[in-house]
Parts: sequence; C-alpha cells; structure tokens
Amino acid sequence: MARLLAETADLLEIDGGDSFRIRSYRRAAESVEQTTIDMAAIAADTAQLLAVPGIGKGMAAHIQAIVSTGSLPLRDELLARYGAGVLELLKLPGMGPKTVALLWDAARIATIDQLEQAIEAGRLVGLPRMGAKQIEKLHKGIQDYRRSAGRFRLDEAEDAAARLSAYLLHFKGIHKVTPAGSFRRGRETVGDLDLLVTGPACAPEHTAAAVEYVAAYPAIHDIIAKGENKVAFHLASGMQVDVRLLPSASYGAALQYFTGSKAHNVSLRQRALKMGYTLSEWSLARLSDGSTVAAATEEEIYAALGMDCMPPEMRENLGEIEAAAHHNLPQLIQRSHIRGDLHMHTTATDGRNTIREMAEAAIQQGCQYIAITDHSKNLAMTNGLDEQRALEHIRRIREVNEQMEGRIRIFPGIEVDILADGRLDLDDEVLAQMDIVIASVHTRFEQSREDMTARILRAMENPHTRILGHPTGRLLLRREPYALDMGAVLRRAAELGVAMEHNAAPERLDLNDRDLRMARELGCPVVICTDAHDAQHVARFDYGIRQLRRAWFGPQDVLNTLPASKFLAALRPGPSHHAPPHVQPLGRKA
Ligand code: DGT
Ligand code: CA
Ligand code: CA
Ligand code: ZN
Repeated sequence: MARLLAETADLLEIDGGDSFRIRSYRRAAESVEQTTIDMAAIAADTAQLLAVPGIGKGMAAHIQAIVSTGSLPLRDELLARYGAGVLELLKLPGMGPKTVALLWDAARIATIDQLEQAIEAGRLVGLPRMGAKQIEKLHKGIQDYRRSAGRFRLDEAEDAAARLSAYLLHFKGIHKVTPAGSFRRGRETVGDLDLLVTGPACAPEHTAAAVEYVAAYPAIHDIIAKGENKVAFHLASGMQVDVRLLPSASYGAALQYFTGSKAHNVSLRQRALKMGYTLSEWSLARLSDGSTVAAATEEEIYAALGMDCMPPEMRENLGEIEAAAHHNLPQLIQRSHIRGDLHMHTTATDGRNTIREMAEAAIQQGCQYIAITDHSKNLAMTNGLDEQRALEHIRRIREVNEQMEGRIRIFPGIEVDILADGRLDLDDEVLAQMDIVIASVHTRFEQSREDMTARILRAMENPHTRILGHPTGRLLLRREPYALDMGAVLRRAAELGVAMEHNAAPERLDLNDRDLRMARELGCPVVICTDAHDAQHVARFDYGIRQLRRAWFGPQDVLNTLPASKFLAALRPGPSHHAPPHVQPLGRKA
C-alpha cells in the first residue's frame, strides 16, 4: 500500500502535478509505512481510516480502492501514459522525479535502456542541468544498478523468510522450515531465498497437498516452477524463492547441500570421494554398494567425513574444511558477547527517539553501555550540531546518564563529519569533551582514490578521532564504496589505535568480510555498532555479527565485547587534555 502511494506521488511529480496533491500522497505513503495499525483490516471503516495521521477523505477512498482491487486508479492511469520503465529509472542513484520529467520532456526517455542509449549516443549533451559530470554519473549509476539488480539485502530476505515460514507452518503436516543458501550463510545480499520444509506432509509421493498449499501463498507474484517436491516463485518485490519439501530422513543432507556455498560443496565432495563415499542432496553414501552412511543431520554427515560441523557463515571454501578436519575451528563471536553500542542518533539530529528512549532500548538488548553520537553541523540536512549545541547535548547526555542510576552507562559522543580536506567539522576543544568521537565521511564521495585516502588519513591523525565510522560509505545495492586505499588506512589505524567500525545497519555492513580479515591481520582494533536512528534499530546487531563471523572473528577480536571501563581503556587514549601540558608528571621534574 505504501509503495503504491509513493509511486503515485512520484508519477504525479513526473507528470508535473500539483505540489499539494503530490505531498498528500507522500504523506499518506509515509504514514501507512510507519503505522502499526492493520490498514487492510480497518479499510472498510472510513472513520477509522480518517483517524490515521496523514489520511484525508480523498486518500481514504484511494486506500479502500487499493484494498478492494489491489491497485490505485490514478497510478494505473499515469503508468499507462509513461510506462512502468519510469519507476525503474527512479531506482538509479541520484535520479528523482524532476530528472525523469526532464528526460521525458526533452528526449522521450522512459526506460533505463533508452537512457543508456541516449547517453552513449551523446544525446543528453546540452540538456538543462546535464553537465558532462552529471551525465557520467548517470552512466556509472546504470552500471552499478545492473550489477546489483536482482539481489536483495539480508533484512529484506529475513523479512520475506519470516512471513513465508509463518504461513508454511500453518499447514498441518509441515513441522519445520529452515532457510538455506546464501541467506543461511549470512551473506550481505542474497540472490534468491532457499527454504527447506519438512514434516509428514513432505514424505515422498505424498507431497501433492503441501505443494498446492505452498503455491497458494497469497504474496506470490508468479510461479516459476512447480514439481513433486519443489515450488519456485517470485514475490511482488521481484525476489525469487525456492521452496523444497523433504523427508526428514534426508533433511541433513539437503540442508548441507542447499546451504552451500557451491565452492564449499565441491571441496567437500572431493573429500568424500577420497574416503570412498559419494555426497548428494539425499545422503552421504558408500561408493561400493550405495548404502547410506549419514543423511538425517549435518553433524552426522560432517562427522562421517572426519570433520567438526562448522557454522554456515564459514562455508565459503576459505580454509574451513581443513580447520574442521583438524578439529581446530575457531570460536566465533555471538550476539551475546556484545556489551555496548557506540553509534546512536537521537532527535537532536536525524534520530527518531530521545537519549532516554535509546538507553532503554539498549538495556532491552542487553547493552551495559552506549554512546550517543549525533551528527555535526556539516550535515545540515540532519540538523547537525554546531559547537554550542554539541556542548549542550553532552550536558543532557550526562544528565540522562545520572538518571539511569547505573542501569546503563551513557558515553557522550559525536559522529563528526570528515570535511573534504580531512579536517574534522568541530573544534578540538569541543571534541575533547567527548568520550567517543566517531569520524565519518558523508559528503564528496566522488573524490579520487588519492584524495579520499589522504582525507581519511588526515582525519585519523586528529588525536580526538577514536573510531572511523562506516569506513567505505557504501549503501548496499545503491551506492558503491568510495575509492580508497583500505590497506593504507588500516595500517595507519593500527599504529594510531583508531578503531574501525563494522556498521551493522543492514544497508551498510562495512567493513565487509575481506576488509575485516585484513583489519585483524594488521592488528587494527574493530568495534561493531548499530548506527541506530530509531530505538528499534538497536536490535540490528545480528546482521553485523554474521559478517564478523564470516570473517572468522572471535569475541577477543572486537573491542565492545569488553565491559565499559576496560572498553574505554582499550580505545585510543585521549589526547593530552587529560594531562594538561603545564602539569608535569610526578617524578619527572629535574
Ligand atoms: P545466491 O542465491 O546467489 O545468493 O547464492 P546461493 O549460495 O544461495 O546459491 P543458489 O541459490 O543458487 O543455491 C543454493 C545452494 O545450493 C548453493 O549455495 C549450493 C547448492 N547448489 C546449487 N547449485 C549447485 C551446483 O550446481 N553444485 C553444487 N555443488 N551445489 C549447488
Ligand atoms: Ca539462494
Ligand atoms: Ca536458489
Ligand atoms: Zn554516519
């Protein structure tokens, strides 16, 4: 419902519609997206609809149309005029309705393909607001979009898996639903969702009813394939889902096989062959007579191959097979090891909740300490803090810290912008008041590799910088990382003791697994943070924990597994303000 409303607003804007009308659709879309009310359930009752903020009389009628017909007449009308391709154009980085309108008016461009051809034929040159730089940006945006098209973020896959599992478990003979594939391995994005289903209704030759039940899932957009024990389909989001029904006797073999990765499986099968076995999605069996060695659980299969069963996050054929065979798999970090969150925003800038609310949410999530780190003034669109407001803010943080009476410790902090030349956005005297200074890049992503590397190195040289925030600036499937010599940054960070953030927000998840491994090898400290802009975001540690596990991190490799006082001591020591220069250390005076 929210998507249809927001798309209608976009289409109206492309159409040059009345700005008041456009805003009313946008407001309704946001409201529908945010509300906890079941809009479909109350749709028949106009009075209840009107009680939802942002919903007026006209909008109530549109919502009723969506619920009864699944579509919105104005949106259909506009789509008939411009084609569905304009909605895809809007997914390109930096592309808004105004630019789409310009492209349509000036060159009748209404799809990504047409835009690409127009760029390559030089037909955009000379259009208003289309400098050479802008055109090149669009071209690169198309390439980035194509590369990521068809993949989905971990949180999107998780959401789809949870809904579908709940539906499947309603069926009488379905007892267990387990996600496999890249989702189970915790990869930052997934191509499709693989779900394994078992129970009496999945016994061979008796699957027909269960298959029909799967295929009747209301959220299915179209069915790709339907077989005896498999249904593949698309959801409205475009996400592909492969559901497989399996007898419990071979569940472990199937789970092992469909978890992958492909490279891990290839390696494992070679090992099986050397031992005189054959490994398939049905079983581990003897080559000699085909008799089953193990099939019901993954543990039995790995044990029969002389191995420990490793966590799915490790199964990428990056040394885990040897480690499991030598029985020296590392202990991986878990959610329960994390004791604090160091990156949080509040209503002072672009967060949705107060300091107090964030602290309560963190307590719920088992945190013993947090840092409140709002934005600095350079990020004007977030209402970033200037020096004076930053000082007022940390006074309030200290007050709330007192009020918490030891239930949690709240460190005053800031996420200070790294300016284009590498200076920090706030005065050193102000930064000196903060326990946690996260320095982050939020602007000028297009700098050259040399400039960006120099910029970040300079920011780390500031003695107040304790953490480098979301170190690559990527937004998964939307914005590529900026060009950066990560090795140089990590080496210098290790020398200075500046910690790298692993940002657990599911749209970021940087550093990625490869960079995390490099950080550990170089001895660079690492913290994991949620970058919460909402009290609910504090629960998002899990996405990041899975990336740390993919990089084989143990609890000892992450600083915020330490209790509060040890954590502060392990961070880069603050600069000399702790011991002003005019005070001579004891016993040193001549
Ligand atoms: P994705 O969906 O692209 O994010 O990545 P996966 O790993 O989920 O790949 P997918 O969905 O094609 O297949 C799921 C698992 O099934 C995969 O991790 C390993 C197994 N698998 C699929 N095809 C093959 C194959 O041809 N050979 C082997 N050994 N395993 C396969
Ligand atoms: Ca998959
Ligand atoms: Ca698949
Ligand atoms: Zn940030």
